[in-house]
Amino acid sequence: KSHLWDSIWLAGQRDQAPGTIFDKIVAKEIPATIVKEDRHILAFKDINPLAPAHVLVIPKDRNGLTNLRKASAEHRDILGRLLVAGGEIANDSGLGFGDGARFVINDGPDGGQEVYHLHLHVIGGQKLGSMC
Ligand code: IU
Repeated sequence: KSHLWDSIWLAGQRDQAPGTIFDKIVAKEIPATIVKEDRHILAFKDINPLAPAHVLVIPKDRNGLTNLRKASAEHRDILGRLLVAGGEIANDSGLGFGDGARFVINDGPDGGQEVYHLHLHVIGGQKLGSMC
């Protein structure tokens, strides 16, 4: 039996939330300033930057990851990829980052999440103060 197709079908069944504007950015249907891209992830500049450097890193395929609280073992690979890409982006002085950055994942209404397609904020380009 095809376990791969079973797991793809199950993933689809689990992710019944509507798509977001980030799907349109992945599909290049709406413009974004893309700073990094591979088969798995896309990183682009936040349209409403909170600091001189502010990039979002997203999985191209949401695959159930509307938000981090939906994460399970099947997402380990993509979650690792998001963090590695975030670290690489924060090392890029060409994007305005200095010596350090803040990596943030907002989750749910109480976490201030607005877009329900998991994303890692990479924020920097200035010395950051308190968290909230
Ligand atoms: P949040 O973690 O869901 O609160 O963050 C969503 C971010 O997505 C927020 O910083 C927006 O400025 C950003 N964003 C964007 O970069 N491009 C868009 O088309 C939309 C939101 I809608």
